[in-house]
Amino acid sequence: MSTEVTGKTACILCAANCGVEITARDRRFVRIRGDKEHPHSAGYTCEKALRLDHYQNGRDRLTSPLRRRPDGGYEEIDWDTAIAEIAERLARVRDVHGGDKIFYYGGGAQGNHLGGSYSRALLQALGAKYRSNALAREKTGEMWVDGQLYGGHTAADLEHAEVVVLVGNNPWQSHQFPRARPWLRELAADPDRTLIVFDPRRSETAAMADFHLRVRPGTDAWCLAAMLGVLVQEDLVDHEFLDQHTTGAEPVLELLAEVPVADYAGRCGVPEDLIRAAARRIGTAGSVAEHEDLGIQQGPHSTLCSYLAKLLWILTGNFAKRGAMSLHSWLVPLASPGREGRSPVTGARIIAGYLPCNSIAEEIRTDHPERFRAMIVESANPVSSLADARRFREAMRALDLTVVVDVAFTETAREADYVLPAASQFEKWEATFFTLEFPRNAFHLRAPILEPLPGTLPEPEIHARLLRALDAVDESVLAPLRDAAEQGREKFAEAFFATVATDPGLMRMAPHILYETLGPTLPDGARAAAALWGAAHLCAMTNPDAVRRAGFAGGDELFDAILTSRSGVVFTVDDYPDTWHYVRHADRRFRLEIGELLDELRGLTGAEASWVSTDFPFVLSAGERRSFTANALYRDPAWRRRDAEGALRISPDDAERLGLDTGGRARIVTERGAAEAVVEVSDMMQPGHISLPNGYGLDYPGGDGEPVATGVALNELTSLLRRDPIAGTPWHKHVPARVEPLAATRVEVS
Ligand SMILES: Nc1nc2c(c(=O)[nH]1)N[C@H]1C(S)=C(S)[C@@H](COP(=O)(O)OP(=O)(O)OC[C@H]3O[C@@H](n4cnc5c(=O)[nH]c(N)nc54)[C@H](O)[C@@H]3O)O[C@H]1N2
Ligand SMILES: Nc1nc2c(c(=O)[nH]1)N[C@H]1C(S)=C(S)[C@@H](COP(=O)(O)OP(=O)(O)OC[C@H]3O[C@@H](n4cnc5c(=O)[nH]c(N)nc54)[C@H](O)[C@@H]3O)O[C@H]1N2
Ligand code: SF4
Ligand SMILES: [Mo]
Repeated sequence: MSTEVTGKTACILCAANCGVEITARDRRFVRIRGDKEHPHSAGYTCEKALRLDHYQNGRDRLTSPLRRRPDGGYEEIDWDTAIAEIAERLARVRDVHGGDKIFYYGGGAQGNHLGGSYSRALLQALGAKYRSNALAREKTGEMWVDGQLYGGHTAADLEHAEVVVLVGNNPWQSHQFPRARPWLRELAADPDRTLIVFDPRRSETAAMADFHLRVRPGTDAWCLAAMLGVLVQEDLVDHEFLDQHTTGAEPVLELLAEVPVADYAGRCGVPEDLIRAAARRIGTAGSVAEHEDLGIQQGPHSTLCSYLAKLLWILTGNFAKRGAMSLHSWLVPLASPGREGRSPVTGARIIAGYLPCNSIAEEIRTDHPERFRAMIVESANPVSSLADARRFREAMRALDLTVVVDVAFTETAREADYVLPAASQFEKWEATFFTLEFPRNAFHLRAPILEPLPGTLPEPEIHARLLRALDAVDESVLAPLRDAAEQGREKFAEAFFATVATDPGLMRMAPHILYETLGPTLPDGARAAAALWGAAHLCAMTNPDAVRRAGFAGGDELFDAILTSRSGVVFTVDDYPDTWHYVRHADRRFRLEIGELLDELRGLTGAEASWVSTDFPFVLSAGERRSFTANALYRDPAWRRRDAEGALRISPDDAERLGLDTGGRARIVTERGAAEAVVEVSDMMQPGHISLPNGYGLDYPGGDGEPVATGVALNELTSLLRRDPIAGTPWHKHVPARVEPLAATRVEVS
């Protein structure tokens, strides 16, 4: 008999995390539609969400723990064996080399951070110190700048802004924030509002812009500096704002007063008139909101660009008002701004607690005594997604122990000593901690729609089993809390806070303690939500007014709402003046002077604005978001209706010169590797710039069960060494390359 279930959840493909309602028949997703009650997406989804069955029912889903045999193959083992062996081997690394030699990577992709919150307790128990994830190959430069300027993360009021500035992102395809496409259409149709886009490509978004600053690839720093130069030199600066709310403005203004605007316009290839007109529009607007992404975060001068992009709205006083920028609340902060340090082997800068992804392999492939010895990878596929896949594979094989937790048998799993199969994001309680909105910020705890696939476990349970095997928290601590939890939430709160007051060290184990004590009392098997009880209390303590305005008297009420609302909960409602409370500096002022970046800015005058050579004359942007890309979350190439192989986009001029046609084939050669792709001649591209999509080249079982890869695996082509000098983030958008035509059969591209 066929069974059908329907439930509310969210799309897990990008940071917008639109609310959806899914109907499953015999575990296949047969209907998916937007959830109108979701606080942010309000019924909107893009097309990609409709294909979530490809994630849920991929043919390479894992269903048993795997252990690598000496011959390199994998054998299935039971969970008890896997947990006992992994705990024993982790403990051995800790005891012999020190817990800080155990490195943790991942903890959540685009839809799942709940498991990652429990991993913190595991790392604590092991004494592990170093970790990283996707943020440290895209956002850490911006986070470093944020940390210095105000110590928080900003939300852009894109919905109400009179002028919207997008620096290196293409939300028509990448979304990342609620209702991106309807929002763009409304913005473009409104004669009183203006869209300014920085992109070397005439992307779908750039084509809708009022001002398209079509920079030469990698030269945004000059373009941004020129715009800031215009603002200062034509005195379009909000001096009152700078006086009242900032320190260190003088040296910044002095430097910008000297920017040779015409010269920099030439360097970035944008007409000076256009730069001046766009700057004047920003300088005279009622409100300006700015959003940046990979186009600058994964290219030359990326950290400097983040700084300059923020100065556009800071110098014009576009903060803490409607249509402008604001610092926002978090349910749980995704990062710790200001938590800095250095990596143990190469001394790479750790930003907001994350070691730069481009340095991980270098921290392993060495005989340095401080090198990492073991690595846990959870909810991430670094072999596919980090620069220089070959180096990462070698690094994994050089470790004493590697454990990968994933739903699928990924490129990274294929290098691990142990592979642990996770329940999918529709088979367990799950949530993301992308709570990035202002003034109404929302959090969505998602209930499972299906039972876990036999053989799989949710990550919180995997962590709990490892922690039990490690005897991480004594039963004498847990038993009384379990009793208290049986007697109700109030008694539990009393007992829990009393326990951590007597032994503050236990606070770091809080997620695990909550899972073991409060967890079993939660309704509908929502044990994994236990850590959110602590998060809700912390949030209510940190932002009492904003939580009260959202309708909650305290942490327990907020927690109950999170637990019972299937479409997500608005957990804070802020007022504009409140946003100043989120400035970390004691004087609540922005600190504008960042010496290192001002030096880099000064150096632009004499710096080269080109990184190509005669051997590698093109700039390859390795990782364009398109209609049919979704990171590495859809592994089955059959999900794509078009662009099956992921075409190499090239300008008409270059194509003609090289004798290439749409549907023909070309070889792309870089410093690190070579690949073949089908060609699409596209007037989106400017001469000298080529582009390949992300999310291709993944191994997937073909008809005979053997893995086949479709399209280019980008990180076989990228180098660890091309990276930002401050944040260490990779130049995925700026890979020097050459293109060689191949004579072969033509392929239908679209
Ligand atoms: N469809 C789809 N959506 C996604 C994803 C996906 O895989 N597929 N992934 C999600 C994730 S993880 C992320 S981080 C976001 C990324 O979202 P975006 O950053 O918006 O996406 P990209 O296409 O990588 O890059 C944006 C633009 O940068 C431009 N660019 C290239 N070089 C330069 C340059 O030198 N300067 C400037 N100014 N621009 C440049 C490219 O032409 C491109 O149009 O997308 C998310 N959304
Ligand atoms: N060259 C190049 N490289 C890039 C980029 C680029 O533009 N160009 N973009 C970069 C960016 S911005 C990003 S964000 C990344 C993304 O790269 P990654 O962070 O490595 O990963 P994702 O593709 O988001 O997928 C994460 C993994 O989580 C697994 N997964 C899904 N659900 C679950 C679950 O419930 N539990 C567990 N344990 N695992 C699960 C998936 O199978 C997948 O293997 O790629 C980066 N790499
Ligand atoms: S915008 Fe992002 S979260 Fe929303 S449906 Fe599309 S891919 Fe999913
Ligand atoms: Mo990303």
